[in-house]
Amino acid sequence: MSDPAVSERTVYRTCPLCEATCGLELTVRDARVTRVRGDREDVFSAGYLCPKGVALGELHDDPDRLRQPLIRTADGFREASWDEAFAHVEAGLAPILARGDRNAVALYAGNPVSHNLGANVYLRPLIRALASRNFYSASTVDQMPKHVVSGLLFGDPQALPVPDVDRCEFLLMLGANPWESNGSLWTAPNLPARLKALVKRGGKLVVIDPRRTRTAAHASEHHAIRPGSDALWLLALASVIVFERLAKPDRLAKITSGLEPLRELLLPFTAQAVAAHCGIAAQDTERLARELAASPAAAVYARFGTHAARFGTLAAWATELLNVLTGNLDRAGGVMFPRGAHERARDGVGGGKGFRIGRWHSRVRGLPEVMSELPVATLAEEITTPGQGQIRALLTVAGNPVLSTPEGAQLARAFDELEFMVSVDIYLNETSRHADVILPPPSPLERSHYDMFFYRLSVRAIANYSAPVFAAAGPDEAHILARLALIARGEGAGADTAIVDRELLDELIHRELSHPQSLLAGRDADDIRASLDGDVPCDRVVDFLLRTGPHGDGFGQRADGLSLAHLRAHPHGLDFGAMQPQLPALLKTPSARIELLSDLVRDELARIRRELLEQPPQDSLLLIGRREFQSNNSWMHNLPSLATGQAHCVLQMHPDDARRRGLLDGGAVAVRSAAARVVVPLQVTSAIAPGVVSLPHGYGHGLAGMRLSVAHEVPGASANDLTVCEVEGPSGNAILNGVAVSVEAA
Ligand SMILES: Nc1nc2c(c(=O)[nH]1)N[C@H]1C(S)=C(S)[C@@H](COP(=O)(O)OP(=O)(O)OC[C@H]3O[C@@H](n4cnc5c(=O)[nH]c(N)nc54)[C@H](O)[C@@H]3O)O[C@H]1N2
Ligand SMILES: Nc1nc2c(c(=O)[nH]1)N[C@H]1C(S)=C(S)[C@@H](COP(=O)(O)OP(=O)(O)OC[C@H]3O[C@@H](n4cnc5c(=O)[nH]c(N)nc54)[C@H](O)[C@@H]3O)O[C@H]1N2
Ligand code: SF4
Ligand SMILES: [Mo]
Repeated sequence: MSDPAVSERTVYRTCPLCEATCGLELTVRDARVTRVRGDREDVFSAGYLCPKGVALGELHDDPDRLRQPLIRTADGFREASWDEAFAHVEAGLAPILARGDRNAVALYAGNPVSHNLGANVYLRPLIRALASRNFYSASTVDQMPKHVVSGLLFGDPQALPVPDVDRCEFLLMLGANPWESNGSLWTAPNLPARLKALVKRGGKLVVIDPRRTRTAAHASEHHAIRPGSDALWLLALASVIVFERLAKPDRLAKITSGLEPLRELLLPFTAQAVAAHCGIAAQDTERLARELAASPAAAVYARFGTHAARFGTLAAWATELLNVLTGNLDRAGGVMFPRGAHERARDGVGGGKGFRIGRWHSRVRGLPEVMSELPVATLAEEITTPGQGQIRALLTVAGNPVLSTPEGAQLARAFDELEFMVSVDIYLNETSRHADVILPPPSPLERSHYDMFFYRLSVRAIANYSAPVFAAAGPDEAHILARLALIARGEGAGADTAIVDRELLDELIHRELSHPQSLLAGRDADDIRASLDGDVPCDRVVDFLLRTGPHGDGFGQRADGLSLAHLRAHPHGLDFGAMQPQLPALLKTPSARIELLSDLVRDELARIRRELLEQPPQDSLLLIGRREFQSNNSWMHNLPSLATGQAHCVLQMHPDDARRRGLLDGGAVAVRSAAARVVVPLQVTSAIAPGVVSLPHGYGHGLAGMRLSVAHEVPGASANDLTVCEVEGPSGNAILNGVAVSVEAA
């Protein structure tokens, strides 16, 4: 028997499960995690954690989590060796690619890609290798409107401002529930404490949400808004600010175009005119607009509930419009642009190529491309509609679109029409059960982690690196994606992935060396490559980015500068301070200004007048979603400590609506939309506004042929069987909130 004192160790790790990037302290005995606690010394999270972080060990040990590739046979899946699985992928894809239509092979990338260093870095080589216009991701069931607006206004769809919560005095929050989601496109661990502190120092938190969420319950003020009407309401705030002459864009005025025509454009959107559509009284709207304008440090933050809804792009635009009009964009305490320690310095005075959408369109519905993606709401019809460019094969990477995208049941049927499908996934679940081959990457504890994606959205510049806790038995995710890329390029299932690793690093080094103000000017690329630190290629990428970043050692130029080695010596992370102003250097618009108005925005303003403002207010029952603290989209319901069951997949309804329909709390109800009918238990609660019902997404684990023994016991129903494949507007984001439904006793 091993001596516990010898075999027990403590490791520190950044949790990769949500955007909050909490530091965890793991106690490990032999090959098991025996305890997970918040790391009290973590420079960012200071001990905070949630039940999902605690479940990381359980995820690692989950007997249903796949450890070996699976290949479909006539009688179900069988385990295969990695070489056999990749050979099978090549045999399936090669004949389809040989027909000469690159668009015949599609890719869907899901949310965990952005939480996973290997997948994050190696997705691009795979996308390039496929050279297909049929690229889809969870972004079009989530935040695409926000990217479109940053693209239009700042010329960079990735330049996403976040509330400077720790210095803010007035936070207007719409369609977000950080008390349970832990924040979104806004990295700040323990947001509940940060928001409580805001209120405690005399600040104000105003929440706009059809439900009285836990966040709303802690707010200074909460208003229930009619789903899908946020754009209209935000425009009304802007119109009050403009017509009462409260706008003070200050220093922003000099670098912003499009302020002048606003008076005319905002004229129809009075607080009075929008009141009946939004369900918010005109005097409240006017008062809040005045308070917002008067605050010395205010931020408007709108998230998921407003983006995955009608007029999501316009809501995202009106949000930034308010931040500009009040002078709060790029100002301490307002909304600011984070910059990660691995991001290159933004030098110069700005200006660039700008941003546009619609460089190509989807084949069936003609929806515009955005950021080289097509809307996932069009995926099913692109598979089932014959003709040149029809999708015949699909790769999914860390995605579960059957549960996470609209009309999921219809998408599942479409998958069965494919000639070939590959899923890179850790579970045999609702989506991967349709695959011919499933390739499972290692568990989160078997990989290194540096939160490349979310440190770019973080309220403080944090750098923290986690080494793998356990050695992986199989190839890591980067290696899997590299092999898929080589197959797609026709180099064969046996080609050496070092080719892709080398190309990636060479491209990074070349880009830095060719930069006019490069720190490394005159240096030799081979020397630099040879001096990189890291056990796996992704770690060397991180080392390179840290060393050429704003705090980096510049490969020997700054003695105590940042590097991967430096981070290894700081297991609780390093904090490089609060966000700093970034304008105008950040701007990549052709004019080097914030371009407030564009044809796209004018068209959307005209459309919302026509389709919403000038229509009679609708009173149909509208379905929205919700997130719960111990759940994570569709894929953590197989962990016993989190799966407290179907009890969570219940439909919330206001007592007045229930009474009118003769429905009782706890009874089974049938919810019917244009797409489907599902049966779920009812929860009658005054926490939801009349005329609105709410069902969480990510359930529906009752299908056959999966390996999810715990989730299968309490399956719930999928909210996305009810949602329809309609998009909000130019971003192509699906409308997942504000879906017309009827409810009756089942
Ligand atoms: N109605 C409704 N629909 C929604 C939402 C909503 O609020 N309401 N929310 C939307 C949002 S915001 C999002 S982001 C999407 C999410 O949409 P998706 O990303 O498609 O779905 P997830 O549920 O996150 O599923 C993630 C998948 O990745 C697998 N996985 C987990 N970790 C790893 C890993 O490290 N590597 C690999 N290869 N696989 C892994 C899981 O087993 C699972 O199959 O859903 C959207 N859909
Ligand atoms: N516990 C937990 N945490 C998560 C996740 C999870 O599944 N579970 N998922 C992660 C992911 S992928 C994301 S993108 C983030 C999302 O995190 P958030 O952006 O905070 O989104 P949600 O928690 O879904 O909260 C959205 C809110 O919008 C409200 N809402 C719905 N429709 C409307 C509307 O039309 N107008 C307004 N104003 N409000 C509306 C809903 O009632 C809900 O309270 O959470 C992340 N964190
Ligand atoms: S809040 Fe997010 S990052 Fe923190 S422990 Fe929970 S899942 Fe992990
Ligand atoms: Mo998301």
